[in-house]
Amino acid sequence: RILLTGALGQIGSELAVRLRELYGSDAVLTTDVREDRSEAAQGGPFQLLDVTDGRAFYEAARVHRADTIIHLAALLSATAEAKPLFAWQLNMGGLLNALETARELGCQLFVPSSIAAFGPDAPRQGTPQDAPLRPGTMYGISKAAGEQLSDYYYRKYAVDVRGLRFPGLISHAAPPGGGTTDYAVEMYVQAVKNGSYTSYIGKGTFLDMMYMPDAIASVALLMEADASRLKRRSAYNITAMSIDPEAIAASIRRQLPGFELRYHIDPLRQAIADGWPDAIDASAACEEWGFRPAYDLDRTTDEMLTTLSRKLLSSGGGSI
Ligand code: VAH
Repeated sequence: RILLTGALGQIGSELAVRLRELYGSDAVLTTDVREDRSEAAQGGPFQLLDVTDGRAFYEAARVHRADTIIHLAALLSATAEAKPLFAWQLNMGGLLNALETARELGCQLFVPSSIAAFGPDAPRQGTPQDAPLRPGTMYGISKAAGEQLSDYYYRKYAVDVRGLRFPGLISHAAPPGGGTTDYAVEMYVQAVKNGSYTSYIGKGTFLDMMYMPDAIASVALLMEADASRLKRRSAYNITAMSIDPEAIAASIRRQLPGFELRYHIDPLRQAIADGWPDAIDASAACEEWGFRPAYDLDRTTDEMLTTLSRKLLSSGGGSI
């Protein structure tokens, strides 16, 4: 039985659907700090939960009889950089409550880290699992600290905590909120709506990315992996592609030949992206628990454009 936090976010909204397919609707209690009465958010039990309230976190897991916690609630990079104190309190306070609840109730715990845990001094290409973590953003600091805190709970209390360093995630189900890699999602949406996009991230800014179905599959694969094979716990590098705005535009033009890409750099988010690796090494995930992404850039593009076009048509050209 699973407690999912941040269930209305970019990952949570799709992971909730998948987990309910795998384990049954009532087995998954979705939570978030805000309500969403849309059809997509239904499909099983939901309750409001502020993850910074440790007592409420514990009670939600206890009453649901959770044996697994998937803790996704957090601020992403750009928002965190605008509100660093709140980002620390939410990202670290929420994680500590997740770890404490998992320790007290004996739950398995999934925690998301990010390529943002690496800083400008990490090798840009083939960034190894054990590269130095000196992130330059509050979001990255909370991810690097979160990895250390999670590993501490594994060593000291034997909490079965596992985590992934997510790359930028491309999805169509729920809009991303407050990230830096969100430009990739926006580009697909604008390509379908307007045939053009003005990117706030510059040409030649390569970042690790992944299509959401691969990210969802990786969470399930890691959580069900044989623990004896895991040489690390909270921070597996995973990635499917290293791309820049031009690469995405070229892939889009295979379907929409007239697509136009323009640039209007956002210095804040460009600076965040410049502090992240270009292409990380995911060999440990492959070797230790069989990570293998199924979507490359062109397959991602084809599925994104097809789905977004269908959503645009069905919404009468309104919001997608
Ligand atoms: C962000 N999408 O942009 C997130 C992610 C690696 C990027 O952490 O902040």
